Amino acid sequence: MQITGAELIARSLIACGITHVFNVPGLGIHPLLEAVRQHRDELRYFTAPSETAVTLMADGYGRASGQPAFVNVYHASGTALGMMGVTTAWADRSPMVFTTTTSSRVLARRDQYASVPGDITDTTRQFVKWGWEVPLVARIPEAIARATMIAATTPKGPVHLAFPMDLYPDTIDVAEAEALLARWAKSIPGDVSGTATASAFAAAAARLTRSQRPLIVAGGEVAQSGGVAALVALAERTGAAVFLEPYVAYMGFPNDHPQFLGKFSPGHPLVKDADVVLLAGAELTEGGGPAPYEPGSATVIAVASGIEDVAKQLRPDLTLLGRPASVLEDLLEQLPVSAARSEWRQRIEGARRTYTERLAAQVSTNWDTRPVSVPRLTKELEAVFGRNAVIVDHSTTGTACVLQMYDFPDCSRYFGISARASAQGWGTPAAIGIQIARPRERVVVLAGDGGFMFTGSALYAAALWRLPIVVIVLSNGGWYDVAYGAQAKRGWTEEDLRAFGWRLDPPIDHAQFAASLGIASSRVSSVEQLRPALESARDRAGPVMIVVDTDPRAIEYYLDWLQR
Ligand SMILES: Cc1ncc(C[n+]2csc(CCOP(=O)(O)OP(=O)(O)O)c2C)c(N)n1
Ligand SMILES: [Mg+2]
Repeated sequence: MQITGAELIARSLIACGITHVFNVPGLGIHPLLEAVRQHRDELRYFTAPSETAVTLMADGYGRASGQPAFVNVYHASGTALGMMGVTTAWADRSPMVFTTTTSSRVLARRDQYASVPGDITDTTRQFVKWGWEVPLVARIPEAIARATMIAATTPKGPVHLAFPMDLYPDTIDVAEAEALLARWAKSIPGDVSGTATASAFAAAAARLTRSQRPLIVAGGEVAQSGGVAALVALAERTGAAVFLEPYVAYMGFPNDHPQFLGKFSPGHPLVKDADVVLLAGAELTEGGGPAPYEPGSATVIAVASGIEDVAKQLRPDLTLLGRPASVLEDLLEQLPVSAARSEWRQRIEGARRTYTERLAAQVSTNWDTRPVSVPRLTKELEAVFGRNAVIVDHSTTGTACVLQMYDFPDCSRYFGISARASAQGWGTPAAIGIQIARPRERVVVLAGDGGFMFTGSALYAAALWRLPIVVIVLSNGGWYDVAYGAQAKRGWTEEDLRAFGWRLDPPIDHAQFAASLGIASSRVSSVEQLRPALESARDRAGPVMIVVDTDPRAIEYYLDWLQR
């Protein structure tokens, strides 16, 4: 059976605890109002002589009840008239889910009846906490859930959604709609506090204490806010399995800890079996990896600095907002000193053994290859620089190795770039900035041969300011990350890749380039040359570049890591 987009909007509103609808009808809006009429026991409908009036009424309703009402207005002109209510709600922090019925998707960007030349949500941008023109019926429950939560969270205020009018009669399978509602519209947000309250702490602590199979996803915000020690203590006190968020900019948990099990992945057996999942400042970036995480019956507790970050990928059962380090410290105080979870502990120990053995096997089977394997490079780098260097990782297909095979007991010594940022060229200039910020430490950056070229001229700044940075270029001769998709999924040959310029041919002599800037440089083409080159870089005072001919098969561990 199918239901309409309009019906799904009505069901989403009800599921999110919205009870009042304010509207002025017009072109294309009737299907929405029919859905509201069908649910008249749960949704009370009000109109008024203009959009200015209905929006100001919704503002008053929001002030007095503390709850957002759902306002829907007519295209460009109704939005213009409604702006008075939106700007007022913004100024006085009144919660409101303001929505516009806008041009249908099939006629978008053409002049038409009640025309809107672009995204109508652009018009309110300065006055709303969040805005989104919803592109698909399947995104409706999520849009309304997020809009409601953001509007209702202190500091409260208006949000702006737009629904293209052909979304209302469009349809979706009822089973899919129900699953989306269950995923997004879990609870009535009511009055979400902008900072974690005592009762929210108590609820989270009670749930963690009762848990038999707790799991933590450590995010970069933990490290950024100085909360790693608190998270380690919390993990040890609860006996939780710990994973890092899928793409790491800041390391939220030491990767050599006995409870650490690698990258968060929905398919990991411990993730599947966990009964409580604590998302500690973590972002579950989607795309490029496995299917999105479905928590099933597990309770999800989110610790986040802002409501906009919560519920991007899923709707938590409990949310503790605030500076993650402080929230974790306070949560820790409410947890009993030890919890006996021997069965879970044994499973974590087993999973940790599997994890470390797999990494060790990758290192040993690739120990003597020519060109140098990225696992070997990582281990040699660790042997020479160990805990004394700050590692900046933009090794792209080498990331899986650097992140897992180099031990970081001190998380502040790792910097990476998240998939959310995904910006080739970040590594070298960012590492120069990190070196400027931490002048007494040695910064070592790993950059791909392709990525280095995006911003390679930045290297001159290291020469100019005589910074002690070590730049390691992983010279595998191409853009392997982008090439694998074309090869694996579309059957592109080496010839195709060359024809498209995705192999660096003619080859680039990065070492000569560095030398041309006055930077000491060398090239390593075999494992024998690697250790001496790293040691001599370590012993130099100024900037150094080492170009290492690396084995392109790093892509294999990378893909395995992405998909796992
Ligand atoms: C600014 C920007 N443009 C394009 C991309 C897409 N992209 C991702 S990886 C990559 C190639 C990276 O090549 P290299 O640094 O040699 O790493 P390798 O894949 O060989 O490990 C490109 C072009 C991107 N991430 N950022
Ligand atoms: Mg490359």
